[in-house]
Amino acid sequence: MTEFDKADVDGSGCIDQVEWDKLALDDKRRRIEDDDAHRDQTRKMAWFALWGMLLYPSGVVITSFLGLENASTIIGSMASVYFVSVAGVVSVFMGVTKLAKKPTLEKGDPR
Ligand SMILES: [Ca+2]
Repeated sequence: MTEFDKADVDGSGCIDQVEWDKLALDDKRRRIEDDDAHRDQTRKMAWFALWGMLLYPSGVVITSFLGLENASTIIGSMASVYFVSVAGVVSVFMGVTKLAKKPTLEKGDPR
């Protein structure tokens, strides 16, 4: 069964207005679901980055406690780069979230 056959529900050989409307509605529903999944995934990533930033110092403590002094030194020396990177990820997330909430005034925007 081709995509055309799926869209041509009544089997008339052409896609009439009702079938086009159904396709458009299905397309809109999929876009909404994709946008929702994208927002959820981005939010999870930001929380993961924040938790990593909060728990990072415990890595130094744990490796030091386990006697892995070399690992403790390496983790400590990576901290500055790590914190800047995570702060960048989180701030971009916040900025994009803020921009996404602004209403669009462009003509022809399907949303
Ligand atoms: Ca038809």
